Amino acid sequence: MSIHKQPEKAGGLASVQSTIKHLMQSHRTKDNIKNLLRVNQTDGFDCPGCAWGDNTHGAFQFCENGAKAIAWESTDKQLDSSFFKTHSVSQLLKQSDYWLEYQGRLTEPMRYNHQTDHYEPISWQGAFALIADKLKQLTDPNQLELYTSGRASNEAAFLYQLFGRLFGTNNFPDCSNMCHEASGVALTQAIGVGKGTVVLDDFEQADAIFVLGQNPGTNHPRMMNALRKAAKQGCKIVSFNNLKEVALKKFASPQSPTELLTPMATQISHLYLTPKLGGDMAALRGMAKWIFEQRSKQINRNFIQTHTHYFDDYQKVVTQTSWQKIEQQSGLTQAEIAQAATIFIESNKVISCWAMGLTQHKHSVDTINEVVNLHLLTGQIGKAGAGLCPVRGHSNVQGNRTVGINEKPSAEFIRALEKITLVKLPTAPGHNVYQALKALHQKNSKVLISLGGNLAQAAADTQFTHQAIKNAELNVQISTKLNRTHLLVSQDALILPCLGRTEKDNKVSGLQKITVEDTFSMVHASKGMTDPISANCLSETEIIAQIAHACLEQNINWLALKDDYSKIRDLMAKTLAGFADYNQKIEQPAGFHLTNSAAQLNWQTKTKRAEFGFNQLPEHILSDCYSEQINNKQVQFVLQSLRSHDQYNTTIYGMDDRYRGIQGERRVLFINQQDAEQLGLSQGDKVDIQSVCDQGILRQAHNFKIVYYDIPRGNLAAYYPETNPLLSIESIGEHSYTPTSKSIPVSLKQITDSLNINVIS
Ligand SMILES: Nc1nc2c(c(=O)[nH]1)N[C@H]1C(S)=C(S)[C@@H](COP(=O)(O)OP(=O)(O)OC[C@H]3O[C@@H](n4cnc5c(=O)[nH]c(N)nc54)[C@H](O)[C@@H]3O)O[C@H]1N2
Ligand SMILES: Nc1nc2c(c(=O)[nH]1)N[C@H]1C(S)=C(S)[C@@H](COP(=O)(O)OP(=O)(O)OC[C@H]3O[C@@H](n4cnc5c(=O)[nH]c(N)nc54)[C@H](O)[C@@H]3O)O[C@H]1N2
Ligand SMILES: [Mo]
Repeated sequence: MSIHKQPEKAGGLASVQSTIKHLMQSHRTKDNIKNLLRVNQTDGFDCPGCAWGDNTHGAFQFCENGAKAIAWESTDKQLDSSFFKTHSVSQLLKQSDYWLEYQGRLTEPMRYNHQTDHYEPISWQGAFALIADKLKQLTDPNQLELYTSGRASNEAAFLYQLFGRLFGTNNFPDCSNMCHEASGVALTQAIGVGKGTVVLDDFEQADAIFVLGQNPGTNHPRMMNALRKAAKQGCKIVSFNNLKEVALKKFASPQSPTELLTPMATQISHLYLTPKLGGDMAALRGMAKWIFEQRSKQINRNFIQTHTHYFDDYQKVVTQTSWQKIEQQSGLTQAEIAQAATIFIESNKVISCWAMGLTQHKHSVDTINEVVNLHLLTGQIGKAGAGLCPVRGHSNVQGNRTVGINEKPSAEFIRALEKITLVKLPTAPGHNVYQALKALHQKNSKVLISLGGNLAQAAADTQFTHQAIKNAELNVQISTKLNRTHLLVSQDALILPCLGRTEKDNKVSGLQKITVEDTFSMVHASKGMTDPISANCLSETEIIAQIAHACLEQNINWLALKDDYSKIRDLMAKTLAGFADYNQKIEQPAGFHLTNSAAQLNWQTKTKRAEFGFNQLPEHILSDCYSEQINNKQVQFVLQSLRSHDQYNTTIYGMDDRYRGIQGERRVLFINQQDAEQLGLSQGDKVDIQSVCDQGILRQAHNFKIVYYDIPRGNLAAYYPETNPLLSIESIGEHSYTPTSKSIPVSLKQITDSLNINVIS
């Protein structure tokens, strides 16, 4: 019997009601209604919600979670020095992530005083001088770690990497390392470019759209409009998801009066398959095997011959993979896989989309390679209505990479930067998130600067990560809201409050715009509309320019750049491929498209052809750091950590997950009823989750409530960041270094009253 009720459909009136609630809670309802009307409009600002693109050319698009992101940023609650005077850091550490961010917008630069354990006010110039002083003391520039979260603008990110490289390091760990890194690695290897090959218009032409390991109803709600429209036109949507996500079953557009006001909704998925966690590579391999066995005549031999390499090796490995292994690892039957393969081979134009369900596993690079393989086998790339679509997360994470946030810069990019700086820049690879945390933990790195984000709660292995951040001799956080990363301090730390995307950025040269790139490689301008929360907040771009000005011998006029962002764009035009005439191009209403070589059948790979991958299925889907436990059969369940409907990564907006029928709580564990019963667990019982021990460390997350769910046996799901303590720092994807957040080996321990102690957040 179920104690929670899932809705029949996603979207609809409930979505409008939820939006109104969040707008009211911002205490700036009027401003935010105005904000909503300007989001993604010409002369408006880019939605900080997600990286999905827009082609509505001026029409208003309603998006519940975009509205939540805006309302959360644009609140009238302020957090200034009086707050920090009242609360010591040790006291703040006891509060939940939700409480910390809920206190409001940061409005004053603050410095940590380790003697009093309080943050105290500091002037902006004092803060910049402090950073300069500390950086001068470093004995090696690689003792500096420069983290970026993907909300920063192209201008801020470009200056940030320029500053770092002039200082002498390529240490640019960024949120991508925990997110779509595997997509970049796999696509670069296979098709010569690490980005998706489709644009939004392609969705209107596709005959089939595969949505793999992605929950767009919550995380990319504007994508639902594209899927709904496609479904209505007869496009076959095939979902591969470990869970039955309601939006992928039925979606009611809040923009359609009938679907808004009646129980009507559009059926989204034509076929919905629920593979086991990490089972997608096997399922995709199975589709190829079925095509080779049953429909070999429909394989696109012409495309293969003209455009690809390694076909024979691929065919061999597909043939050698047994159906038994495919069924066992995917958890799907041959008949189910055949249904998906039939749709793939019978459609003239196919798009495949994917997100974290594919990228956060040990063998994610190989899995994404397997998606590409199917597209190469059938020539489903480089034509209208077909191609590959890794759906990015943060609204400008793709732009950040394009403008140089990359720990492994290309020689060509470094040469271009050297032309404008006239300085020799470092070429040796720097640190990604995994390497940065290890270096901080070992005290080899000494300073952490973060351009946004919340590394403490975003990264795996909470205990290890917290210690690593705490080890920094100086922890500098450029942020809008208070979070746990600000509180992991020992010696010195700074909180530098910045403007958000929604706010006006006024400089001596006038109101500034910034630029961003969406998941379809469309680059466009964004201009804030509301008055800044405080005159004492600076833009991210200015903060970075001022840090660089204070720290570096001058051969770049940083202060001129901070006063007029078009001058930064001029530098970008000189150094980045496809950015010529940047200032002019962003004046076009919808911006401009950065061309994608693979979409033009131009393969920038080693062989100058699109390359089939020919990897074996993994022996086991779990990271090799658990091999001993796997051999000893200690793995009871595989857990995925995912997002609720009321959160934005580590930012918790509320305690509900409406589409999964959860209200007022986050410490829930989704489990198959038969698995629960076999363990003697009933709905509502409490358990501790233990990950299998690696490196002699027992990792636990306490006090989760059992919720029966439609989930494959042996698999579990619970929210992140609460589950991050369970994931070993060593459990990372092959070639991607991404934490395997969707495959954590765990066992459960029922809590009886006497054991119900030690609840940590
Ligand atoms: N409102 C909101 N919007 C967001 C975010 C947010 O937190 N809140 N975060 C942003 C960011 S940075 C990102 S990266 C994206 C994330 O967007 P998503 O990738 O959609 O996010 P997750 O919640 O991690 O969901 C993963 C989905 O994959 C499924 N899944 C997990 N493992 C597997 C598997 O092995 N196989 C298959 N087939 N399915 C699997 C899960 O059931 C779930 O539906 O969203 C962005 N947009
Ligand atoms: N277990 C598990 N872990 C995961 C994931 C998972 O699925 N499971 N997902 C991973 C993914 S996909 C990602 S992308 C990472 C996310 O990692 P991050 O990007 O580091 O985390 P966020 O939660 O997005 O960062 C929130 C903070 O950013 C700041 N902020 C918000 N807006 C702005 C702004 O405009 N400017 C500045 N300067 N600061 C701002 C606020 O202070 C806020 O507290 O987490 C990863 N971690
Ligand atoms: Mo992400």
